[in-house]
Amino acid sequence: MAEIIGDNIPNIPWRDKPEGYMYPVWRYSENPVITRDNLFMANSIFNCAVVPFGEGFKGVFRADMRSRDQTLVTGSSLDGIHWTLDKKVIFRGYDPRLCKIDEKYYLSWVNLTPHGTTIGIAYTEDFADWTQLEDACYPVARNGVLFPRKINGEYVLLIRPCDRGHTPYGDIFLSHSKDLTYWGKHRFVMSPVKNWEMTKVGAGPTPIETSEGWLLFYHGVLTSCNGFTYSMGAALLDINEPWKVIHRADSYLLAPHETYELVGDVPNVVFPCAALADAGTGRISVYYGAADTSVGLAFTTIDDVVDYIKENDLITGK
Ligand code: BMA
Repeated sequence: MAEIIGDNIPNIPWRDKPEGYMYPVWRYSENPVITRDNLFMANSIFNCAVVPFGEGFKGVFRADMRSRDQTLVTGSSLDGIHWTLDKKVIFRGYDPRLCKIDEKYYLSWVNLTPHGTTIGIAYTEDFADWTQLEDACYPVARNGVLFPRKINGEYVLLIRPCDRGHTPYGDIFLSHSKDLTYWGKHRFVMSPVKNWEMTKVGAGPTPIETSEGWLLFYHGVLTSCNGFTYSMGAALLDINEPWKVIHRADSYLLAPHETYELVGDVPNVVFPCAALADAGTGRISVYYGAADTSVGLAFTTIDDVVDYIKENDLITGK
C-alpha cells in the first residue's frame, strides 16, 4: 500500500470510482466545474492552481479575457467544486501552479516578457497581497513547478525550456536554489519517449510526496495530422534526488475523450496544473484545463496511480 506523505484534507472534492470502471483516473460527472460564466468578460478559464486554505480552498486561474489578454485571477471555494472568482488581475501570464512551503503560498506561472515567456515566482499569505520575486530564469521557458518543500535544504523547481512559439520539442529539467532568487545545479529529468507524448512533456501539478517517491503528474503532447493532443501521464521521482525517475507509466492516465476536452478554443487538450491529496484516505483530485476553455476535475487514489505506473512501467520495462 502506497501512502501520501502530507496533510489530511478530509473535505477534498471526491466521488467514488464508478462501478466496474477499469482505469486509474475517473472524471467528475458534472464537468466542467468552471467555465467562462464564472467571470464577467472572460473568454475562457482553464489551467488553474488550487490549495487548501482555511475551511475550504483557494485557487489561481488562467482567465483569458474577451480582449484575449492572458490574466491570472484568484478564486475561493468551500467544496473545491463551486468557485467564486475575483475579477482583480494579480499577474499577467498563464499556467499557474501553487504550493505551500512553511507558512507561505508560492505561485509559479508563465510570465510574459518582451523576449518570450519565463517563470514568474510570487508568494502570498492571504491571497490578497502578493510579493513578486525575481523570475527564475531568462526566456524562454514554461511549466515551472516548485516542489512543496525544500529538498536537502534547497528549493527545487521543475522547468521546461522551450521556444517562443508552439514549441515542437520539450524535456523536463530541474534547478535548485537556496533563496528562490539564484538558481543552479540544473539537472535533466525526462524526455518524451512513447507515442502519446512523442513531441514534448511538461510538469503538471505540484509533485505529491508519497512513500513511493514524488508523484509527478505531467502533460505529454502527441502530434497528429490534426495538430497537438495533450494528455496526462505520471511518474515517480526519487525523494532525495528528484531528477531520478524511478517509475514512469508508458501510457497516459487521462486523455481528451469527452466533448468539453475535444472541442473548445484549442481542441484535444487535457492540461493538469493542480492536485489535492488527502494523506488520511489516499484520495487525489486533479484539476485540469479542458480544450483551453474550461476546468475539469478528475479523481484517483495513490494506490490506483502507483499500481498503474508499476504495471505499465517504462523504466523497469514491466
Ligand atoms: C501550452 C500552454 C497551455 C495550453 C497548452 C495547449 O503551450 O499555452 O496554457 O493549455 O499549450 O494549448
